[in-house]
Amino acid sequence: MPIKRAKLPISNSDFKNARFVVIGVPDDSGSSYRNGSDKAPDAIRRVANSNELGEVVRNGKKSIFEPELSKLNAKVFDYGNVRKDGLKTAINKICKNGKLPIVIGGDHSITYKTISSISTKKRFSFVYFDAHPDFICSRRNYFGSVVCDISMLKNVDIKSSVIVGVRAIEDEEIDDIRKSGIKVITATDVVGLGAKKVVDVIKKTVSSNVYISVDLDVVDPAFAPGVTTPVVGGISSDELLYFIRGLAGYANMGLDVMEVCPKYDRKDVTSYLAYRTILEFISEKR
Ligand SMILES: [Mn+2]
Repeated sequence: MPIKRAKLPISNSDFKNARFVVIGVPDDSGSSYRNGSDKAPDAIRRVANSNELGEVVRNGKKSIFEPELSKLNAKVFDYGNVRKDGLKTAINKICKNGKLPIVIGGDHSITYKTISSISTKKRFSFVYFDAHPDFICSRRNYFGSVVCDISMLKNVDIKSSVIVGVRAIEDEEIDDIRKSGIKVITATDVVGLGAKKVVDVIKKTVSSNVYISVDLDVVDPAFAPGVTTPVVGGISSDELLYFIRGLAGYANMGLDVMEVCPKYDRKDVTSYLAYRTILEFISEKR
């Protein structure tokens, strides 16, 4: 019997009627450290299907998980997986039809592929959750150069963009970060300011068009061990979800959830967090 590939349980719509389109990109070719993030999209779908938070029955109808009191009628379509070189076509189709892409990686270099494929005349900011600034410019097109690569795109406004949760910066990145004008909120800043203030600062910094990229290594490996490049310290799972809740309403260009590496995970906890991040995002968007 062929195994039917699982879709996310929140896939409650066809493409035509969906507001959110989820795409998996099972590719880790942009990684230069440990491999295995190519297994993340299906690992996340698997835990999502074993997670009763994914779906509730309300008034006799299936409905998506509803955090807090927001009424949620989100229409979601799980597009399945695409190859990295097929992502541009998929993102174009999603954007052309006025839908919001939610990309599951795969390694973080896929974010450049996604952002550069968004066909819009609008200039936009990005909010980049990561333990690393990914601002290496001496080498390009891999998971350490994503922000440098993005900063070269004409429709991206780097000065109104923010990197959150940084705690591992390489020497060569420091100057380029300063020159670029991107705002950096370190993991230590989050401790000092508190999550609420951080959300306020981000809202004040970004323009009216925002893309959110989440590298799960932004979270302390105590909470999210299953990532490609773990760094001790970092924000908690709750802080990440709080940030997503606070910023989802601003993110009108898309979301991605990257760098989950299932073979280093413990009891799928990182995949659960990745799924929950997507749930919070679609639940909070009005
Ligand atoms: Mn990254």
